[in-house]
Amino acid sequence: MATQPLAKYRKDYQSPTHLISDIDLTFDLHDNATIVTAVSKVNQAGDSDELWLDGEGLKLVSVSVNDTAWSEYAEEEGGLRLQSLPESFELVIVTEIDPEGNTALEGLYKSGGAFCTQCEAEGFRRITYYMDRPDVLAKFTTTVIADEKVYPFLLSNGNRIEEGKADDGRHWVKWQDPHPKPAYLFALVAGDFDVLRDSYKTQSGRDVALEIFVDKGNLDRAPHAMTSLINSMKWDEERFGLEYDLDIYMIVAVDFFNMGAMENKGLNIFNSKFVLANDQTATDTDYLGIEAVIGHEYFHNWTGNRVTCRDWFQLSLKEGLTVFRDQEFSSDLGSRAVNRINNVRIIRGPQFAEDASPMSHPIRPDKVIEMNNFYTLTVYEKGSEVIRMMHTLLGEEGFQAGMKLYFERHDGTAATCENFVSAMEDASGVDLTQFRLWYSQSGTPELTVTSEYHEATKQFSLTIKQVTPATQEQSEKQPLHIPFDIELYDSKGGVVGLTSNGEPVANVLNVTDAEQTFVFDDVAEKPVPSLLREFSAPVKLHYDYSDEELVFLMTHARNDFARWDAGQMLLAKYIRDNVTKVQSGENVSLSEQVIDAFRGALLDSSLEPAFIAEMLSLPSHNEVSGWYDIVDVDAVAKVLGGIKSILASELEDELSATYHSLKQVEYKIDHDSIGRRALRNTCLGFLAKTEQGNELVKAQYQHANNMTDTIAAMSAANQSQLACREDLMADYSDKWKHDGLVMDKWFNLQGSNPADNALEVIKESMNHPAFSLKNPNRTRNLIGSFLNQNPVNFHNRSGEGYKFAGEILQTLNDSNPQVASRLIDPLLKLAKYDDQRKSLIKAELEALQGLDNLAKDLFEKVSKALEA
Ligand code: B3K
Ligand code: ZN
Repeated sequence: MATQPLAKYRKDYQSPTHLISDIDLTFDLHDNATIVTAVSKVNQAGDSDELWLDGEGLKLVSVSVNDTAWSEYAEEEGGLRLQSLPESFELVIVTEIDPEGNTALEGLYKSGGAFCTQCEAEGFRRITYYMDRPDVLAKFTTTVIADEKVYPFLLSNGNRIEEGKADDGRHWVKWQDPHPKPAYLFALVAGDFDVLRDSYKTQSGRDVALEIFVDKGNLDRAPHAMTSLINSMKWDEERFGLEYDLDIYMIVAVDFFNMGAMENKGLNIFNSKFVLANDQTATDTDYLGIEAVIGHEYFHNWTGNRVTCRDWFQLSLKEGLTVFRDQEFSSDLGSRAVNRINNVRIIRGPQFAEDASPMSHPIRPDKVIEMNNFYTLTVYEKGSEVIRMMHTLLGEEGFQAGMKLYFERHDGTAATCENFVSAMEDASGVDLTQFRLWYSQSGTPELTVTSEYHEATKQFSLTIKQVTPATQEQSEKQPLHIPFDIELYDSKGGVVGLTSNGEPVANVLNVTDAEQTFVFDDVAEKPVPSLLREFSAPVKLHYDYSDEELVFLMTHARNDFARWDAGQMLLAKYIRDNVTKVQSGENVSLSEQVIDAFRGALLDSSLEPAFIAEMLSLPSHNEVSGWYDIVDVDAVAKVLGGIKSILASELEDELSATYHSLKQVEYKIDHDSIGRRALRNTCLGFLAKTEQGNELVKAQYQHANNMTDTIAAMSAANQSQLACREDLMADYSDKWKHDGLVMDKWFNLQGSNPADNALEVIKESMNHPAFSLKNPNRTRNLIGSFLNQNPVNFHNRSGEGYKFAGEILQTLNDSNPQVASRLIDPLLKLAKYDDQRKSLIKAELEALQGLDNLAKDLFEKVSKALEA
């Protein structure tokens, strides 16, 4: 074991000892020896004449202070300590770095033929020694020098202010960003690209040049990203009154990228997956993903860049808020109900699972070893739910007033989550004292609700108990302030007005105590309550609904989300019952009533097709696993497959009729067409389980004129193990083997292949010419899908799946720890499996722990998992 990495604690925050007002960077780009010259104007901010600069993997060439070579410094682990400094000075640091050898894809690296950067969270310290912390904001000027033929485009943040020729066929461009920013928002790109250009006139009449840079030959895949960008700019002006603040906005698509995209000021760098799309290469899901991520990064310009984070523990300040904004953007442009359903699926599935895992943490963590490990579903998605709850409590008007005050107070500075909540509170007058606990308390609250109806008094009461189970890092939990949205229905489906003591009561109840009873008057008959409408808080709800009540809500609830949720609760009851049955050797079964309820949803012409598709979708294996302390992997898989088969055979005629009626001749990507395809392909997924499945799927594959239908056919063939599967897979690979991004869909199907020999095929697929473990997208699609979406094979009792995962993780630990650290998550949940599986997983974790070069990303997770 190497030396143990140290943890940082939120409580230890100290303001910077020095401030840097300006930094002037020069990059002399070479594949293996790039020279970086950093000239900073530094001012002492306290009494110390000592300055700590972060730095990792740098070769220090020289240091000078006010034009004099400086020898008062020490190179230490993780940085450089400068001593005996004057109060204010110009610091020149020259370093040498190796972009081509940088496989971790953090700092300056090469993606394909281009140079690019990724600095968030702490990547800038791999470029030069600097105060690499988000509360040090400087004005950046950047000069990039490189060979003109190979790198005709030299880009950085802000505006291009000068350019010229250098010796040996090299050229240079100088950029200046007028907005002071932390180093994590710095970006540089050098390469040869095709450029899609457009422009945008802001609300106040300023012209902004828009440029999207893609690999040569990919121009026809860029227009959707451009449309999404323009829609984002417009939406942020209309809904939030926020306008863009530079003359140019650039997006560069690269193939090697650890995450989705990065909001660098004026120069976003994107994983090409979230830029490139045309009807032949991208699915509807890809199109919607591009819209959401382009929006997300654009919205960061205000929530993240103009107001940034004081320290990384405050990450949710910008991420939770920006996810909330991108969710609202997608909901305003498309279907609100469908967007809400998909967001809730993420919370109830993987986010609840994270809460229950050894990595559980509050949305504002208290302790971090590797910051990159905290770009989590909790910080992002639960963080967004916390913002949404404030929106629910304050209303749109109060919330917008809060946003306005937040910008008035903090624009141009680095702020905290507390600053945000205070602005919301001060602008609206709503007391958020108890609500703040959502920032510091981890875990998933469980609400157990019971009801009583008194015929004599015509009173209906709801008693709500809240308990948050202990999490690994936090045992004591307090009651939270939970906005609990309800509605009551009479037997005809009419809405019962809510009153208490003669006063009208709002639909959103304020649950604040461990146990609380709400009494409603003048309720003429025993009502059916619709609870936690819109998923008004990220909690688990327990209420003893009868099948009849759930079927009633599926058809009568006024709100689409509530109808979907009732369907999910009904399915959940039957899934649980059937798991017990399967465990005692019985067959999977469904009641007539349930089948009829889903038939009703399928045939309800008043519902939008995209929504019906959601109504018919079963919860994932992962979500169901979250319902159990110890999960029976095989029984759950059997039940989910069994329920799908029963619905398929019982509803075959209706599914078939719907499938054929929804055929579209022309491929269009408006939301209505996307919804119709979604329902049609959901029907196909069921029909694949019937006798006609193989022929139907084969025909769809052969006649598809777009990637959505192609992949739907392949995925149906894969999930239902149809005879045509191999032919379709071979045909697709033949057609797309030259294009890694398009092949990702194929790798994903191999990874999630339920066939017994899946692991063997996955190992073979690693030799496919399009595959490389160096490319995060390829790795996530083939290996990540095996770990996350192939429960039966990954958790096979032989332990072969775990062993394979262990080997891959050891390789990635050396080349790209960030990707390794994402991949390992399913292994951290070992406590959820039986003893045999548990000890097999443990052995793999221990092998990792024994490595003498274990990266701190993996160290943090492995040690927490083994502690449990
Ligand atoms: N802020 C970046 C994420 C950086 C991740 C660093 N490991 C993208 C985003 O959330 O918009
Ligand atoms: Zn973000």
